[in-house]
Amino acid sequence: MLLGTSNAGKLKEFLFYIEHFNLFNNYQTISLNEFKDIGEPNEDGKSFEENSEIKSKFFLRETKEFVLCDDSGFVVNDLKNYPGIKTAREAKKMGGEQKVIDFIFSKFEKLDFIATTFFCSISLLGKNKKYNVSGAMPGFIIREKRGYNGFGYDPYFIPKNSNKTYAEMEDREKLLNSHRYEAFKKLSNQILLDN
Ligand code: ITT
Repeated sequence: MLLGTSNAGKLKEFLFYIEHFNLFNNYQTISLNEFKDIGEPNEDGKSFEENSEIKSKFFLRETKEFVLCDDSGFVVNDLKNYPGIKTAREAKKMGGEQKVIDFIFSKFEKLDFIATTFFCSISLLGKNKKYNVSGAMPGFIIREKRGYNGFGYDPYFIPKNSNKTYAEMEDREKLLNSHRYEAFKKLSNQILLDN
């Protein structure tokens, strides 16, 4: 089973959830590190759901059994769909996550916390099986980064019911309280119902 992500932070989280939810016991997992020349899917879908499926279809062509991908990111509640499916691309284009955060805060100069929701859509695809699930985590982004754990926007995001950013939490605390956790929980429940 291929874990189709080039993001090392996500890959680490995928491996945690596979063990935590006791998934895919009959499969050996491999990562894109073992497929150096596989190329990249063109993520031209209009939603997290569509893009996660675009990724898994692309990688399934290169493997025999199962592929698991996620498309994720955050949406500022009052900025329609921004940055949304472009969360990773905006950071690349602007020169880092802090630049994206600065741009967002420039639209809300009086605020120090901006309501934001993180999303994760998982696509699990095999020759005869298909699962699409999504999870969300509402919270706030802050102007300046706090904490050193995790990856991506973790130092800027405080999930609801917490006063710590994801990056200030111990690994396990984020892993059990995140958009990706919500998505994996649904995936695990659907797989259980099917078996
Ligand atoms: P793959 O497509 O190869 O999986 P990617 O990083 O390009 O890697 P996405 O297109 O799904 O993945 O981009 C999602 C971006 O959203 C990601 O690069 C992070 O910056 C951010 N993101 C998603 N989940 C996150 C999390 O749990 N913590 C922090 N940032 C996250």
